[in-house]
Amino acid sequence: MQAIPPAAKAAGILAQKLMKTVTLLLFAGLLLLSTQVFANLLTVEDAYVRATPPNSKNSAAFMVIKNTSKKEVKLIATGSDIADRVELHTHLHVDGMMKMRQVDNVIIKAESSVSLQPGGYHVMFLNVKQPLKEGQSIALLLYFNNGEQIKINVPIKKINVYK
Ligand SMILES: [Cu+2]
Repeated sequence: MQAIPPAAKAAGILAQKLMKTVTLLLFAGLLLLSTQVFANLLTVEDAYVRATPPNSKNSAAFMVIKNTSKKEVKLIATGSDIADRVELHTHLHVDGMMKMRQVDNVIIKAESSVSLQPGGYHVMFLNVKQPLKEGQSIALLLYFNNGEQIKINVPIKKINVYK
């Protein structure tokens, strides 16, 4: 039997260490991947719905929708049982007047966010069944074209005017 030269032995140990490091890195990579797969790629923040003023049966909800994925996502529908109709709307300037228009969807580009806010995009509630009172909240479902559904609880807040 021949003795293993010290240099080869050292190289062997180095190779072993390297393998351990590679295995650890792979494992860490897998962990990272799995958290990315399971993380919510869409989040909704700062949601609120307008308290209905006296003599009004319409209201609107506003929020910020964040898309952390690398793909554009569309908000395609909303659902709630508080009103006869729930629609996606935007505001447009038409002949110097602000008018509301129904839209098919709201696009949230890859790695960006969209604000639904007074004077812009909003979730419109037409003919609410009961007055919306500040301090209470409503349940709202958001449907996206990637198949994701998000259910949020939206607090009711008093807002004086539409801008
Ligand atoms: Cu509207």
